[in-house]
Amino acid sequence: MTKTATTCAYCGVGCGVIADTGENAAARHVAISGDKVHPANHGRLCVKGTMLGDTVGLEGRLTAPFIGNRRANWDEATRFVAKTFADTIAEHGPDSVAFYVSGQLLTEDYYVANKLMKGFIGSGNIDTNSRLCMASAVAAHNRAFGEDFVPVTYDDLDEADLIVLVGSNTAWCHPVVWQRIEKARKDRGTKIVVIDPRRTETAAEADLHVAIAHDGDIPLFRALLAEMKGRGEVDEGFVAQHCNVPDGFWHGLNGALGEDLPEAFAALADMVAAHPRMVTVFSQGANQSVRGTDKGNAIINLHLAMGRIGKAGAGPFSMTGQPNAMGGREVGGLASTLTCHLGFSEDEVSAVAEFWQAPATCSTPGLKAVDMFRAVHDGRIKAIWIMATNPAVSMPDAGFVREALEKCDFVVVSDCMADTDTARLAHVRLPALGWGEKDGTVTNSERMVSRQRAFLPAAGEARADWKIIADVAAAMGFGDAFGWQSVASVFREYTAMTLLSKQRRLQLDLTDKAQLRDDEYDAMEPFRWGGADPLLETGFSFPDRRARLIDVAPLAAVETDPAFPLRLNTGRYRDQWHTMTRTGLSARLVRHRSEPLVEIHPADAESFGITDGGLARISTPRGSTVLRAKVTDGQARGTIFSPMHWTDLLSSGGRSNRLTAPHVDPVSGQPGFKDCGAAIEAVTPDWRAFLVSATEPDLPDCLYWTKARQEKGWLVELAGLGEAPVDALMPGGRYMEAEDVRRGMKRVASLDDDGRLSAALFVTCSGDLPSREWIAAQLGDRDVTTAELLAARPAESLPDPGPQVCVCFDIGLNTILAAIADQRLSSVMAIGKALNAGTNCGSCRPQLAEILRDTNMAEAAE
Ligand SMILES: Nc1nc2c(c(=O)[nH]1)N[C@H]1C(S)=C(S)[C@@H](COP(=O)(O)OP(=O)(O)OC[C@H]3O[C@@H](n4cnc5c(=O)[nH]c(N)nc54)[C@H](O)[C@@H]3O)O[C@H]1N2
Ligand SMILES: Nc1nc2c(c(=O)[nH]1)N[C@H]1C(S)=C(S)[C@@H](COP(=O)(O)OP(=O)(O)OC[C@H]3O[C@@H](n4cnc5c(=O)[nH]c(N)nc54)[C@H](O)[C@@H]3O)O[C@H]1N2
Ligand code: SF4
Ligand SMILES: [Mo]
Repeated sequence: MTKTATTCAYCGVGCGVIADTGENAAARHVAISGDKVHPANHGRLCVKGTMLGDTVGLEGRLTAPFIGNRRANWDEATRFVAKTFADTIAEHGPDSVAFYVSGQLLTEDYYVANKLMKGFIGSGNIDTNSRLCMASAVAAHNRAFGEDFVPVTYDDLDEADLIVLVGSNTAWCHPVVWQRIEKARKDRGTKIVVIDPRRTETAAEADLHVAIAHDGDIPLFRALLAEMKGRGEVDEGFVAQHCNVPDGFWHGLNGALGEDLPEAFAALADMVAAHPRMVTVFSQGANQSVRGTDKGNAIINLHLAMGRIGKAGAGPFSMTGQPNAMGGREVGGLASTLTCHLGFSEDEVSAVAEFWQAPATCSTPGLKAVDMFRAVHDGRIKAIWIMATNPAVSMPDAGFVREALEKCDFVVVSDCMADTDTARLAHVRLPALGWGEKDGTVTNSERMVSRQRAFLPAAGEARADWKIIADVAAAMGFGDAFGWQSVASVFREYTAMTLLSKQRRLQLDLTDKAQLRDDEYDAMEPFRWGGADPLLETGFSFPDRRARLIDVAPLAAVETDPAFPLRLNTGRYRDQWHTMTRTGLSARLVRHRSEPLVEIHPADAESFGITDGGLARISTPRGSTVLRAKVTDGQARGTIFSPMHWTDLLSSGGRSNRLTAPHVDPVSGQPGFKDCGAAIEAVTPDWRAFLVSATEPDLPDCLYWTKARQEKGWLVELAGLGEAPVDALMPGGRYMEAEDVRRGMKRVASLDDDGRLSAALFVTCSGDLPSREWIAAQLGDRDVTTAELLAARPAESLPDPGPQVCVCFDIGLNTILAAIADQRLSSVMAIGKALNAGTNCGSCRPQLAEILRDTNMAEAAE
């Protein structure tokens, strides 16, 4: 058996993957395909999933425990961590320690971490990066339903007539869900609305794009509800039977839109009124706001009031980001829940203490992520263990978080990679199994629990996260409660514990899995807890079984500081995952966007003197950085956007969380990553350059650099002030040089002892730089002439395929444009037939559609 059915390492769609290692798993050459029988994706995969095989090598892995820079053995590292935590607790109490964990842990890992902190250490101080991601949706569910329950499944998307996407760039971030939505549109004419300040590729494909201002969701959904009430579209019977309505609720909704969107609003209202089968999908544009919880409730209010919930094709759908955000929410990884959807009432705490046989069980919530790092900074928390997350990059105002970790007495990091921005601040690094090595379960956006299975040997001495934590717990003296011999036994204990939620008439109930044998667990098929649409059968989770409409206050005016006149928005690129520790390893994934860009509207660009491809300095009250500008009318006036992905390992200043503010939603504690005041100014470097290098180069300090992996080495983009540091950038070896002093152009190539190209540097003060692709592909090649090297193109020139569009078949923009013109192609399908582009994973299909639209426009203009 060389094929293993598992689930994708990345997003919360939770696609089933077939990994084929061939006969020799140790060689780690893995062929990846979609699992045709997995209910989440029916065989589809996006480009990140398709390229998973590129990321399972051993390069960069942490393969042994380290104490400082000294390699340690497991026994020593485990005892050291246990003793330091125990001593800290003995001296300063249980709240002087904390765990900061992640939606990329498996459910079993999460369960063990939560049990140790909340049950045995006796502190609520375990929080997760889901605080940055899902906390507002969780709070909105709790307020409306009495439980963190997602009342929608993917099947509802297949059966909806109207899908409204709120603050979700679905085509990039949940691409397989997007493909299902596209299919529903094709099969049944489903209408798609996108509510997003930016015209994303998702918005460009929609029937209606409502380009609201930041946080305009609140006035929009209030107005929509008032409008539906006015039109008599509210389902009064449903409300009377199933909902509690606060006094004055309808009166308070004055219906004022507070937006300059009358046309889009009228169109939206007509669509909503006409389509009872309506799903509203929301993600970070809703959650990552200082009004995130209210946004969730404004959406849920509309569904409850119109009776569009608990029925086929209808409901409010918070889509999860990470592969196991949902599993973490179940077991209680958030500081604000105890475990198994239970809170901190006396009854709940004593039931948990009894189940765990843990008299120390904490009775109050712990600190939420932003407050947790504040407590680290001011010394209240003295020891912190960070697992499967990179907060030195991903927390808002990450400079403060770095300072906190630098000051902290004891920082433990469990990661599969040796070098991350956070690992650099650790006293102890513990090697965790990575995707393909680890074994357990994950829960996706639609409550589908799937097995993630191992098919590769461990990297060096790496261990499962649950095992690492359980061993530390045992070394702290809690061996009896942490003595599992297998991951299946952890799963049995967790599922048995959901008896506590079941007894309290919550939806979370996995007790029928508590008796599985090990072999049954291994073979377990995906299943969904809570059934398909249980709400109308069992009622909501409050004791009176009724849902709650929630008063959502209107939007207060934002105070703007004239020194920071623009609004900075941050988010994701299609082919990168978070802090790039894994997707950054794939040369193929790097090509879609190889640098972090700041996107700006043409009118703003003009008024600030910023040019497309030029550099710009962005400043906020928290920090400043230099990025390359992309001028696009997809960006609204007065706003700029930059990606969250780049780290200090990969760029001089790409980290967007140097800039963001740590302001949070008052209910959920989730940071408002999508909006802070910012200033921008053009920066003119004295020189610009690029370097291709067979080995990873060390870079001198300069104004701007970014590194991107290539098939045969690295590509570095650089710019600076003063003299270009040519010597510092070039490795030793034999040189070839050419210089054009008048234009300040210098080209240097370096060859190794065998005459192979090891690096080439192209510097200019005023001219253009040649294209990078050809020269980067010659690294390690010896049959290249001096003239070719210095010109960065082959003597006999081939047509330039242009920037890559289709990653799977490596097809460039120029090739596509030529085929459209020559063969008169007029649909994405026709492009696929002619060139194969877009026919494998489909991630580039929205881009192909945009290219077609652009060419039609060009034709019309002729
Ligand atoms: N390619 C890729 N896919 C991913 C991830 C990844 O790193 N890369 N990460 C995964 C994770 S953990 C998550 S949480 C999801 C996130 O998935 P998404 O939420 O789709 O991604 P984002 O790009 O963070 O934000 C979505 C959109 O919110 C918009 N927005 C900003 N402010 C507002 C506002 O006030 N109102 C509205 N309505 N919209 C606004 C932004 O312009 C942006 O286009 O993606 C998951 N999938
Ligand atoms: N400005 C801005 N910031 C944001 C966001 C935004 O939209 N804008 N989005 C926020 C959101 S929604 C999220 S979810 C976060 C994500 O932010 P992070 O969680 O910090 O990002 P990742 O790069 O996914 O970090 C995961 C780390 O765990 C490691 N890892 C992977 N698998 C395992 C494993 O099995 N075990 C262990 N121990 N380690 C493992 C990886 O190598 C990596 O170092 O970022 C948040 N930050
Ligand atoms: S949509 Fe893509 S990234 Fe998300 S689970 Fe599926 S294959 Fe993985
Ligand atoms: Mo997320």
